[in-house]
Amino acid sequence: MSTDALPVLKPTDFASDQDVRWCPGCGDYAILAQMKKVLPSLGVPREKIVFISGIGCSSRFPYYMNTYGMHSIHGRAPAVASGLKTVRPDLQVWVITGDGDGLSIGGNHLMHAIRRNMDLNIILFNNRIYGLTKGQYSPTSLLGAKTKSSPMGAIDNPLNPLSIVVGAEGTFVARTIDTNLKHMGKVMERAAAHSGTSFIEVYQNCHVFNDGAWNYAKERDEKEDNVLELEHGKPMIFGKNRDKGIRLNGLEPEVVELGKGISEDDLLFHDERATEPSLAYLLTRMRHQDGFPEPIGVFRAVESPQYDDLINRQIEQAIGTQGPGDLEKLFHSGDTWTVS
Ligand SMILES: Cc1ncc(C[n+]2csc(CCOP(=O)(O)OP(=O)(O)O)c2C)c(N)n1
Ligand code: SF4
Repeated sequence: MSTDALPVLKPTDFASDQDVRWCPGCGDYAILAQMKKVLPSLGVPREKIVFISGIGCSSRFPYYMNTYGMHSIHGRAPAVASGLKTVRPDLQVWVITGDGDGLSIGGNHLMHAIRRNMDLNIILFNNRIYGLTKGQYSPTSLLGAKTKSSPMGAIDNPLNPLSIVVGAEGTFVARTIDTNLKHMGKVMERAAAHSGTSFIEVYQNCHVFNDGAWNYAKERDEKEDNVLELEHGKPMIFGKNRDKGIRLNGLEPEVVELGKGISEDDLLFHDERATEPSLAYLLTRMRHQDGFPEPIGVFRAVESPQYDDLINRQIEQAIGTQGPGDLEKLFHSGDTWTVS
């Protein structure tokens, strides 16, 4: 057995030799920088890490990482990643996608990857626009959004990525913001440590085609009133003066003011480990309207069987009972036809 210790890696060890081609000031830079900062602490060798993306500005990510990677097919990164993780369970596989790549053309693939709960880490860069193709509205663009492809205002009801993920039984569901670096790093670490599919939505600014989409969650004088930082086991308190909270009224959440007969004990307490996904779903439904804050942090973190484990166990079992397979024999087994 080798007693050689693994070399201690630095963030710069994860930087590739490629020039970064994002617009100066794009939120993608912060996500890239944070990823390079987090990876050394995970202790996984670079040659065991793979980034797989679809198509979009966000999907250029694998070029900039000094790991294995693949800039794959539009919307199909979850399928490529699923294949890889099945045959190489020893690899740490990250999927990088955007709101267009992951929720338009790739919506179907994303949903099935999540329900299978393979050990993948998916990051969706949500800028509420198609950046690469220069500003068409995306599935997360707001109603009324005026873009190149919706000059009179979008009339499609926007999708809520995390509601879809919880609906597909996602076992690790989280949200963070491109300007909140410390928070983003912690969420990435938690996602990497999770066994099963982890899904992170990052509020990412495309300052060229949709500037300021998330300002309400970022600006110094607004964010505390508009963002609720989730902490497991803690009451849901927010606001500049930490004097507002979320209480359940029947099945409906409501914003209440602390004091005036309402104490912390009356509030909803966060339980990311609840096996029943209703609480997580309710949190994903909170939007920046009617005085509600939008939650960030880990919405849900539960254990569930993983497809990659189960399929490899089935393969071992089949080999155990029937011996190793023969592809040639399989192709020529059963009914065959001669086309003349
Ligand atoms: C099959 C196919 N359809 C459409 C396109 C055009 N296209 C390229 S990227 C993209 C959307 C990217 O949006 P998003 O995933 O939000 O990424 P961003 O550029 O905003 O990071 C589209 C529609 C394509 N390249 N291939
Ligand atoms: S177009 Fe938008 S998302 Fe794409 S690199 Fe530029 S700022 Fe970033």
